[in-house]
Amino acid sequence: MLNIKKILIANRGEIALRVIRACKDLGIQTVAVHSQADEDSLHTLFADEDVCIGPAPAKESYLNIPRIIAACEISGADAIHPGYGFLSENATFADICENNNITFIGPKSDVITRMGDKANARATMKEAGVPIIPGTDILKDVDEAVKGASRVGYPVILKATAGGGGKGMRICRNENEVKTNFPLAQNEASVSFNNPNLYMEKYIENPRHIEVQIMADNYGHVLYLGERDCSLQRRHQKLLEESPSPVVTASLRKKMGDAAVRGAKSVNYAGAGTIEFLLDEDGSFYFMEMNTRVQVEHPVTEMVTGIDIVKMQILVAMGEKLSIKQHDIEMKGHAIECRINAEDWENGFVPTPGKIERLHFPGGFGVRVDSHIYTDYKIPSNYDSLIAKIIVWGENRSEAIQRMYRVLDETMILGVPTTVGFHQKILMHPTMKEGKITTKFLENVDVKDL
Ligand code: MV4
Repeated sequence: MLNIKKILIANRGEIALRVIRACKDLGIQTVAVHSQADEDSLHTLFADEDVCIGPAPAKESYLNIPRIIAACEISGADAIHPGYGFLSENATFADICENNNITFIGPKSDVITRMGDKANARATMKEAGVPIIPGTDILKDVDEAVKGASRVGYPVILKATAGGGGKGMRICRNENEVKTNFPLAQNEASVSFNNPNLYMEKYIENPRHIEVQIMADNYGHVLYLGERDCSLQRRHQKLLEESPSPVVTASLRKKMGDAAVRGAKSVNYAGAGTIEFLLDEDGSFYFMEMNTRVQVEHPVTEMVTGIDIVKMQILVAMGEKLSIKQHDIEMKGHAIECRINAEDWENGFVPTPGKIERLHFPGGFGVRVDSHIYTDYKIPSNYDSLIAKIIVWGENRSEAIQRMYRVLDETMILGVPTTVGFHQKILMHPTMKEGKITTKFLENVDVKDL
């Protein structure tokens, strides 16, 4: 058994705090790394030690591998927790950690590489017996794309193999659109990802985004911790997540959970991971992507299962066996998370960095707030606009919705516009109340009319 005594958190904001809290609960020492813009950030202040790793731009700080490794060596940390974003899915970083005798809290770098290439991930999941969307492997040229589309049937979607998260995707509804979109998508992929390779899938018109949380130890045990419904998104940014999904039945949950576990086992997965599925209107589900890290929305799963996912990530990284079995995992009640962003939702969701002039966070039964902001805190413009996650638990979905509405009413964030008002509108919307939100919902409405 590996004894991890000190963990360096290679991240910032709320997730850095989340990890620091889990370390403190386990009696593990913490090292924060921070940019010059984050000298007064809570993660810097809450950690036992802190190291400045460079100027504000992420490339020169939170994405700078040599500086993070140096900070680890100076502080004598045994392990690195990468959080989400930044270096969390960088296989080179995971490799460098292991080569320097630093435990990377996540899966092995070959798994990160395999899942980072989306055509490769598809092939791997197909091999493991996980349902995938009818489609093609990497397309050599536009002729192959046209042939692929006539086999798969229109509409189709072109995706960049190095993409993910929606970047560089193009929907094609006929042969002409394939011919015009193929070179455009290829070019977009080269510019954005330095890799022009494209593959194709049948386009599913009105899906839900349902993802399964999994947790695996280093001895081949894999658990699924139920699903999250993340269908409310804008431009591929999730805004609200809930667990369980209002449309997933116990039998569908088991089918999706078993598929996710099969996929994870087939790559000898270790640690926390998420398998994203598209759920079609007819109830079929298909593998979309795997995220090899902890996710922003992990707290909704923690609220309904009572399992501390970050603590479990650390224990598994120390070489512990999973202490629970699948039948021990019960989902109880309903949890919803609203992502509070420093954005002007009434004006195209433009980011609104600036100073928090006054702050009051909500409380009460079944309420959790994960946030790094405080009165007089200055939100830097260099990073993402997430300033708080408000999570509520209720005995059932309608109680959770009503509680969230109350909790958002108690919330007072002055100084910068935030998305609190947007969430209140969403929670009142009949489509939300009926549990009928799909990934198309925000494409079809003007937020001013909510
Ligand atoms: C799709 C799809 C429909 N059909 N693939 C968007 C993010 C990226 N991971 C894949 N995405 C999609 N892939 C097929 N074959 C629709 C989307 C999609 C989407 C998916 C999840 C959540 C929100 C979305 C918004 C638009 C498109």
